[in-house]
Amino acid sequence: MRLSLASLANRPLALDRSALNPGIVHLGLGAFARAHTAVFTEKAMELSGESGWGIIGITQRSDTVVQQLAPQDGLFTVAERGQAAAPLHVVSSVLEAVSGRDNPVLVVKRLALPSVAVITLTITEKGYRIDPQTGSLNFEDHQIQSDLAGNPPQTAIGQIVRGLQERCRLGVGPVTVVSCDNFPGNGELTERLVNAFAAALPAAEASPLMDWMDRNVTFPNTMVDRMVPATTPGDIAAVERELDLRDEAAVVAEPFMQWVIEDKFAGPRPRWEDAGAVFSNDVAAWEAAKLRLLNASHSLLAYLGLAASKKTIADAIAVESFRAASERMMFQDVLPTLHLPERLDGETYCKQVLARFANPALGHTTRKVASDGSQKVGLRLLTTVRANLDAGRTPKWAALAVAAWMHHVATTAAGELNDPMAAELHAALPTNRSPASVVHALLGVRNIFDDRLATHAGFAALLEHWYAIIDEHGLEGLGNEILHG
Ligand code: CS2
Repeated sequence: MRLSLASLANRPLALDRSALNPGIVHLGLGAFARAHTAVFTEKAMELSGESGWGIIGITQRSDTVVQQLAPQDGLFTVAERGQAAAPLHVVSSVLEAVSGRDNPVLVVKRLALPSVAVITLTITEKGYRIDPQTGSLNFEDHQIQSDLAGNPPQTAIGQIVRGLQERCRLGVGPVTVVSCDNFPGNGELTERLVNAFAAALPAAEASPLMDWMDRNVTFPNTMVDRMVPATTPGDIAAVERELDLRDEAAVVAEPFMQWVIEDKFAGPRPRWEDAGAVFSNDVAAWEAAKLRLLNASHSLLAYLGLAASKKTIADAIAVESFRAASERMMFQDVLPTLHLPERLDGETYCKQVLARFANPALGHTTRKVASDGSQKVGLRLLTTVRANLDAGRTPKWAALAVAAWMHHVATTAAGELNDPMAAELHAALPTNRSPASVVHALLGVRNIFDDRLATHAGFAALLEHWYAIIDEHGLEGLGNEILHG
């Protein structure tokens, strides 16, 4: 039998569903949002007694999650995996799931509901449609062009702006747009993209809207953290055995979760602090630390792991030399060039991150973390490369990570490479696959490497060195070079 309000009948939920009202529209209702944002929001409502923060979740590219959640009245299970894992928990904060692809008009309507005061986003890096050259909105993107032309919006930025326009037209109250994706300054970035879209509308639409936005919309920065692998059929079966109900929308997650939010809200907000979120004015430093320490070493382990046929991040970090490479990247390349937030102890943080990676129960695949590398390498690794070059240091370990990514790109068939730039990356690859030619070809991809990095002889030499070892010396040779080279 399928999980639903009726089938759960006599088992208690954290929230009284009949009393809940929608207060949040969430764009990008993937596994991460269900295991993070929806959990924080449920707990905040449970502990504060507020009932006005029910979530309307919007899916982006497919309607799979809608098909999973709609027959379940929005209910889904979080199965924590690892030491100190909590028992299975059915989350009750999602009231409705809407397919953004199939129902764009309904999305705009929901965004303009008077009870909605917060729009949260987990749409991943590629969902923002950034022009890598300008850092602003990519006006070459066909869906952005279509959204701007007034068709029912398909992109998240288009949906937000059309929703804000509708709120402005109806005279509905202020709203806060909360990006929860892994970008430094994710709020400022979202604001820039939303403003760029609005400014590109015909003048008669743009000026009243921008005027209204100035007074009614804010974009706080945030840092989100929880490792959430893709749910497998085995996970669904395990949940079914324990719950005695089939949950097609179940998510698996590590016990750890964190949310740091800038307190810059245009209107009311949930009491997320009751659920353990931290409100801070130093979010940029938190986000930089998380991206350059955690996410960067996650990527390093994913690409090294794939080169050594390791299926999960836990398998990869079990290789002594791979663990050493992650540690050395964090301690030698990142920490000396990073401004840490006041309340964060760098060494403790790194140790905790390594322990989280080693969680054997999580099953976080190297393939998943390796996906969309073109969108991640710049934010996670090249920041550290540049900071080291600026300080006259050698970014030895960050270069290993970039070389391992290059190796992954060059040794994965174009059709298999899970990356929005797969075609462009493969078009750039030379027929001669020697380390030097692959490194130089990929360094020439200007949407990833700027002029300085592309022409920096020392950086290219480091990349070639590591690439050759990964490509030619096998796991043992690589291990030796990492540990003793
Ligand atoms: C991972 C992140 O897939 C990835 O790129 O590095 O999703 C990571 O698990 C989260 O950011 C952890 O908070």
